[in-house]
Amino acid sequence: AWSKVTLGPPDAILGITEAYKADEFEEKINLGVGAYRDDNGKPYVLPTVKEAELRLVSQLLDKEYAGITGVAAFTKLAARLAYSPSSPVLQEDRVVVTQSISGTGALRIGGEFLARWYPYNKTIYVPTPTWANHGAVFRDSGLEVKSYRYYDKATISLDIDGMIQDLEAAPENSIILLHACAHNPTGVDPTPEQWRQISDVVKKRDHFVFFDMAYQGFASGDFDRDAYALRYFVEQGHQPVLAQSFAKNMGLYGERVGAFSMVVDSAEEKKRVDSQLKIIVRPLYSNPPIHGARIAAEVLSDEGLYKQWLVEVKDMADRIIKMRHLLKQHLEELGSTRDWSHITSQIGMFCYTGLTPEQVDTLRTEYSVYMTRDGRISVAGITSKNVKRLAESIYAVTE
Ligand code: PLP
Ligand code: TYF
Repeated sequence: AWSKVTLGPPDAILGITEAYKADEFEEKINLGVGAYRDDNGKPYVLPTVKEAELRLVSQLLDKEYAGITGVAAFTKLAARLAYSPSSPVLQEDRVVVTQSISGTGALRIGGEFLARWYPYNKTIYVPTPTWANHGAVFRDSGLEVKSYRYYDKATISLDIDGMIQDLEAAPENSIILLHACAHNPTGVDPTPEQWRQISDVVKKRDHFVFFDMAYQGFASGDFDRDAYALRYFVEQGHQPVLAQSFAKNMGLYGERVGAFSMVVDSAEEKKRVDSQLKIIVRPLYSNPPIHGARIAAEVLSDEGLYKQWLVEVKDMADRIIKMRHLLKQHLEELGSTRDWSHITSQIGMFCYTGLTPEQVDTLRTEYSVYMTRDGRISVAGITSKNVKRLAESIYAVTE
């Protein structure tokens, strides 16, 4: 029956893990997928998450279905983490929240809702470059996907003028996707002053903002600082929608814990919007998995666990920063004549190295160093043990 089915390409990011696994060289290095690793290169389960999980398991809770919008204790706390507990929109009961299948699922629910109900131009503008999955998620939701300038290769920084021009030129009432913090793949975020410019042009053109926040806590190690853009936009009177992921900041990757939320006009509007989100979710997966959401709710609600969690996230962010400094230092010590300052100025999980696709290929075939072809490295894959060999490999292909 499937003779007409064509062979599709592998996922640009997840495909790298497959190639890495097949490599038999002992000192191979995987800097492809953005998943945190400890300094031994091992996946890391946060101690607070372990503790929360043990508490849950010992309670032998039942396995009844959650409601369509998920574990209520979780969604309430997720919204507080993003918007802040004192946010007026939360106090006025103007935030609709539903649990989602991690960040990807939240993006998809948002895409579906906008495709059905957004009354204007159903085109979403995403930055160039952006997370490899954004285009597919929004196209499959029924939105048209276009792009705005974001990153300037020449200066290795934000192309703020190009970005503002493109947002200005987009038809009024367009949908604009913004990475809330720790832009993937570039590691380049707007400054507060640049966020002000972006907010102004969005307002002037009556655009609508979709925030993707997959790395709250990971950019600066501080959850409030990383929520700055979202909170600033809300303060400025925008009514954004938001995709939240707990994959990175709680290390809950495979548990698929996330939330989709929308700031609306009133508690009455919230009821109508909520009813339509349920209508979207029901035929997709009926209701979300409960285990990961219960873990997250336990960490977020227990004062002791919550405080410790903030420290653990800061520690992860700090280890990444330390690896950035070590990589840069080793490259300089090797005598590299290139300017590597972007390694330490970029933030979050990724470094956009500026390596060419050809150099990336050579690193893979001759040095068993794996990264995406755009030259992005997941800094979390660097350890005290492999950083020197990594620097030597990069030095060898760039000099
Ligand atoms: N958005 C961005 C920018 C990401 O980097 C990711 C990947 O982690 C996601 C969304 C969604 O990831 P997940 O579905 O694992 O939460
Ligand atoms: O960009 C990354 O590496 C992470 C993880 O289809 C990821 O966002 C990558 C690809 C994918 C899902 C998650």
